Amino acid sequence: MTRNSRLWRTLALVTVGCTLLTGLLRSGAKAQLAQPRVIEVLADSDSRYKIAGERTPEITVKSGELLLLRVTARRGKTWNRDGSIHGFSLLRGKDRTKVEGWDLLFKPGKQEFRLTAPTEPGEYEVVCTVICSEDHEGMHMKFTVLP
Ligand SMILES: [Cu+2]
Repeated sequence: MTRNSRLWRTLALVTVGCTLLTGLLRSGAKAQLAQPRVIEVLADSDSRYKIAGERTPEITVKSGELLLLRVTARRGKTWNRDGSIHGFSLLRGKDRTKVEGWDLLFKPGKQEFRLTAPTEPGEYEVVCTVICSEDHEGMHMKFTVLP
C-alpha cells in the first residue's frame, strides 16, 4: 500500500467517524428537547377555567407526558396580596392530596409552565387556590391521567 492511499483511507475513516458522532449527538439533543404538548387554559374573571371549544373544560393527559401549560389569566373580584389572581392546584381524586410540582399561581396576562403529567393514571381535579370572588369555590375542572 502506498503512503498516499493509506492517507486517503485514514481521511475517509475520520470523515465517517465524525458524521456518525454528529448524528448521535443530534439525536440525543432532539430527545432532550422533545416538544411538550401545549394545553391552553383561560383562568377567567368570572372564576372559571375555560378551554377553547369545550363547554365543560377538562384536561386529559398521558402518564408522565411532557406538557406546556399556556395560561391567560383575567382578574376576578379579589386577588392575593402578592398579585396572584388565580391558582391552579392539582389534587388526587382519591384523597384530595396535592400533586408535587402542580401548585401554580397566575398573574394577570399570559404565562407558561413546563410540567410533567403525574405518572399514576386516574382521576384528578384542578382547583383554584386564590379567593378570586364569592364564587371561587366553583373554579375547578376535571383532569384525567391515562395509562
Ligand atoms: Cu380563581
